[in-house]
Amino acid sequence: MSKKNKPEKHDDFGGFRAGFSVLVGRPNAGKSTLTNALVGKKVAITSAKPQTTRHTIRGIVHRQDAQLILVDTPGLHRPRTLLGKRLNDLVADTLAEVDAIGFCLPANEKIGPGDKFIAAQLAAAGRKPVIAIVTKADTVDRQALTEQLLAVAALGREVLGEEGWKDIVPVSATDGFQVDTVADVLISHMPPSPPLYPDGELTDEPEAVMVAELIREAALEGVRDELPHSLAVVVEEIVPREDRPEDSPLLDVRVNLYVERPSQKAIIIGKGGSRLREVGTNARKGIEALLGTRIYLDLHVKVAKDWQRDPKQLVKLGF
Ligand SMILES: Nc1nc2c(ncn2[C@@H]2O[C@H](COP(=O)(O)OP(=O)(O)OP(=O)(O)O)[C@@H](O)[C@H]2O)c(=O)[nH]1
Ligand SMILES: [Mg+2]
Repeated sequence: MSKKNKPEKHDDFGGFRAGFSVLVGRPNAGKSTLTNALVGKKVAITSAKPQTTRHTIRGIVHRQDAQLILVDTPGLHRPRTLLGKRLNDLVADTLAEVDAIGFCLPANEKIGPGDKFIAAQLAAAGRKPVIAIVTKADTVDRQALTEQLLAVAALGREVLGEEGWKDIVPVSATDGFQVDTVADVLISHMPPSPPLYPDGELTDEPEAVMVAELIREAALEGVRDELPHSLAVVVEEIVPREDRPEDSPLLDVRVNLYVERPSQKAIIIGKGGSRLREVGTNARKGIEALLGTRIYLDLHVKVAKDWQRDPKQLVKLGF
């Protein structure tokens, strides 16, 4: 590179900003739904069950003058299993690598010990800007929202001192209220930088992981108690079916669903296989949209005894 073309030491990249923001919060706070709303496409699965997200997911927001890479994380909580501890460690590692932190607190739940536990960890994480995001604003009336914003501000002063959070933004991911504002605020904390991802790329999730997640999302629908936590999904292979006409390809997608006990296997499969068929039908639509091809989905349910507490099995299942 000739000297002339070398970037200046204080190059501001023509005003372009790019960087990483992590979204943290209790399980079920609405992090993944907000990630999808900001990206404008579903990159993370969501559900009414806590602990839906189990690995960090990057979603990318493209603007004319900025690129915001969102890192959606598993909900933080006091861990009860080895899996829970691994997920918390994952979030802690992520905090160290980002430019700003979005702390999600739902508008419709009182601030509790769980939120204070996270707030204390954020305060300990150093001088990263923390933006409090009050999610699910559509679920409460104006007065309740105002009260929650005040309570969140007070929590910020409690853990960070007089200055508190860098910003507090109420948002509704489901009706779009203030979604752009959340992006604006996070982007304002990104450093000058050239774009970090190719234009138009919305996530760096591998396809096989997205496929497994769509199946887990479908399987979470309608199950109760411990089962959501006990479920893990692994895509074994995605292969093109041979002897198909060129204009009508078909992919064979072979997938294992792992549960922790035989009784759970029976629930997932359902009477005469009815539940598993339903899961397949519901997941297939999303997977075909993702891959842009028709698929044949081959689902198998297996028991991996107490995998959430077993270091060896955790590794096998990708944790
Ligand atoms: N009404 C309303 N519901 C929301 C909103 N955002 C999320 N939800 C619901 O809240 C539940 C949890 O949402 P998720 O996005 O999966 O929450 P999460 O924080 O990613 O949860 P974990 O991955 O388990 O930590 C789901 O049932 C969502 O539909 C919102 O803006 N308004
Ligand atoms: Mg999530």
